[in-house]
Amino acid sequence: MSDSSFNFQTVTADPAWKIGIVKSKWNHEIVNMLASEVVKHLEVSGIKLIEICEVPGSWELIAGAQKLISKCDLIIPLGVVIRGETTHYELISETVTQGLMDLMIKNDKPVIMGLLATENEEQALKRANPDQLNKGKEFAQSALEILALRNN
Ligand code: RBF
Repeated sequence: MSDSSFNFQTVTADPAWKIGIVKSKWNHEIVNMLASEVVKHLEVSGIKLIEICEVPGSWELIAGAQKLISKCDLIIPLGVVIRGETTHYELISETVTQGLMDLMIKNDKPVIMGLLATENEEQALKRANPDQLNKGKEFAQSALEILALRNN
């Protein structure tokens, strides 16, 4: 099942493409579900060069992405921000999204929006679960499609 409102192109990956994955340790069970699906779908599509870096929380996704971006063609940052009792949720989700976009523009390299921002854990699990919305697979497909477009 997927809620995506479009079909991804089938892309033949160039084995020279190098993809950096930045994983947040906060909500690690959900982030790991996303990461395994990302890696699985990249590998099935022929990607061989994957570099993974772990960071403490979603706030540090930008620092992790900055470390990898010069040696990678594309970055997939993976984090899960769940609304709590304070305004931390809004602060993190908005500033990290903005920071990742700035990084993408400054480096002229694609950065996938792999940050889930949800009201509760159940919503995040539904999005990460490969038998439900499987956003990890979608992140991998988006990565391949945008790399194919840029290399066309
Ligand atoms: N990091 C996440 O990846 N997801 C969260 O839901 C999350 N919630 C946080 C809530 C609070 C109150 C704090 C202080 C931190 C939270 N973090 C979360 C960690 C944050 O991204 C970062 O790692 C730390 O603030 C250290 O810079």
